[in-house]
Amino acid sequence: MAFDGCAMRKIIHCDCDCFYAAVEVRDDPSLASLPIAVGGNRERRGVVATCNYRAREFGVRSAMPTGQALKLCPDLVVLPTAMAKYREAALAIRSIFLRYTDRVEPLSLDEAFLDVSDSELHRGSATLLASEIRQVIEAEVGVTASAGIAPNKFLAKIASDINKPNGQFVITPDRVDEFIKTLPVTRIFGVGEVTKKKLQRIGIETCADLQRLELTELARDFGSFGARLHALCRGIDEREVNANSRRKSLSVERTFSSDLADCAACMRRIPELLSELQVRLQRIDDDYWVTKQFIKIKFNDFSSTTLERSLGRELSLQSYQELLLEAWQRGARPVRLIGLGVRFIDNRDGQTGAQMALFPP
Ligand code: DCP
Ligand code: MG
Repeated sequence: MAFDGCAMRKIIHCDCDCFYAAVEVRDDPSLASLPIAVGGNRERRGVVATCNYRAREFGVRSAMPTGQALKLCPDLVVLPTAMAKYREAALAIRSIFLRYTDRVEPLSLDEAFLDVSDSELHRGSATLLASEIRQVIEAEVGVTASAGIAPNKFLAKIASDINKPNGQFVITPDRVDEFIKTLPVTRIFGVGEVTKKKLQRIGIETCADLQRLELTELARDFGSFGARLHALCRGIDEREVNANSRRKSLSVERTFSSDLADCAACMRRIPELLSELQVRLQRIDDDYWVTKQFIKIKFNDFSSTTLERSLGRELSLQSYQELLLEAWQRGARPVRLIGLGVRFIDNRDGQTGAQMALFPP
């Protein structure tokens, strides 16, 4: 199939299986046959970060309150998160990826895209390469990973879920059309509830349905996202694997063991969160320039709001307090969680424009 002269890529999306839980089981094999979750405990109103596949059989899921998880699965073993261990495992995995290509784009601790188009190993078979990488991860790090192999990032990411856990799935270029046709539009990144409903109203559920809409119609109804939808529902995604992508924000947040009754109670928690944020900021390198600050509030009805603004001169307590006041008024009810954060520009590539001088390092 001709691809408009654009080079055909071979992309692997690799994603570890129940990552935090897998690290815990690795370190204590007696847990292997039990349903386990990693996360905050029930008494402190924590949530599940992840759980192993045994626990998933009971309906336990990431981001579920631990109390609810224990109702679904009373024998669930809940372990506290041990980030240092997971980070160490993630680094070991990343260094394995880098043995195969330097075009590695991490998406989170346990997940990355690899562009292996130029690899000559296994006579250029990305499928065999993915399988080797997964074996090496298991042998050296002691956790399993799943992989998707496809001509682009969009399809590779979908493919890595198909034979999870400890499996892989390949979508060769000649099978893209067939694969994409039955794919529900909700699998397209960016299609949330609103877009889904909008599409459902005109009878569109799958990518094949979506392909019937003209580019002009999509652009009219969905703006710039329309063009992207037009390409993605045909399995086309030209995004490169970006080995330099770096974090764009940093935040700290806290879920309180009992709700904060009013705005004043929230205000009292800001100093400790700010000093925690400042400690975290000190650990990142000088190439990041802070451009914005934001606050996130989750109210006791689980609604949440985020408010941000450009950074004036410096990260001050007062500016976060002002943001808090405005954000709190949007819900004006007891608060469950507060997060403080900053957004960055990555100055490492020397792309500083004159306006950047406005922002202090
Ligand atoms: N994580 C978290 N909170 C969430 C989701 C995930 O803290 N709401 C953490 C715990 C996960 C890790 O990130 O172990 C990786 O997230 P994944 O979405 O890849 O989930 P898992 O690796 O746990 O499971 P899967 O096998 O479905 O990939
Ligand atoms: Mg994972």
